[in-house]
Amino acid sequence: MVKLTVLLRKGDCKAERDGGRLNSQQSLPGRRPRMLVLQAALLLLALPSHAEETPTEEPGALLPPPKGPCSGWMAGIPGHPGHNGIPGRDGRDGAPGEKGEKGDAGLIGPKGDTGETGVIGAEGPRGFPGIPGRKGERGEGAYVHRSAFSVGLETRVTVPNVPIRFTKIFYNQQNHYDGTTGKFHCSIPGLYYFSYHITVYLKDVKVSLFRNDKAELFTYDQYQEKNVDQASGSVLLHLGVGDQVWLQVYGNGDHSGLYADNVNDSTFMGFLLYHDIVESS
Ligand SMILES: [Ca+2]
Repeated sequence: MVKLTVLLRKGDCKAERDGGRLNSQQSLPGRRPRMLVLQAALLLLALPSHAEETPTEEPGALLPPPKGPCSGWMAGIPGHPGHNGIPGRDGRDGAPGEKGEKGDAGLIGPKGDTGETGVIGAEGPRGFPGIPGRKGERGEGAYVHRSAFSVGLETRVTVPNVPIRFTKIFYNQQNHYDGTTGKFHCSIPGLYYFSYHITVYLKDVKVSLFRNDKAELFTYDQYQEKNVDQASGSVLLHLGVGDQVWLQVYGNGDHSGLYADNVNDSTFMGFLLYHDIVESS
């Protein structure tokens, strides 16, 4: 480029000299157009080279007047701007910023698993009495649990070791006492009360109250002449259905002093005191 510039400058000087000579000599026809073309080419070439050699000068500034032998020197046309360079390297990391403000509370997490069963607590205080219950149904009539008899002698007893037959009936509505045998027959199991009151006259009295074939109670009274005595006894016995109870004279001697007439009585009685609850249910 520099070499070309030098060559062109030499030509330019020669053309200038020739032009000057031509101008003074009234130019020849056919030479002037070639001179114009050369001057234009020199202008184009001289501008860039001039820019390189004098970079500090601003565009459009007045060029210094040519010196030396190349007094007709002219600046070239400025070249095109160069291409953009490659991007530079990344900068260094900045200093850490200030600590930010506390963030909002997070969302509520899912429900946890069921815990273990706790220890059983202490027993609580006694509660208030409850309301009374309903009135119970009407119970069975007492009639089915009735059993009673009251009987007496109508004649003197003369035969020992057999049931004494009391034929004077004061009460025997349930007919649990059999006047033909002198025995009470238990139809309702339970507790029974028995008693007897004997008028003793003319002979001693020994009587036993029998339950089935066993003498349970004994009563003995000695007779004194011309005196009327009384002998008595009572007992509670638990009887089952079918049990039999009666009175009879016991012993081998003559102790059948049981007496009764219009104004004297010997009596025997019994009744159910309590029936068995099991049987009633
Ligand atoms: Ca006596």
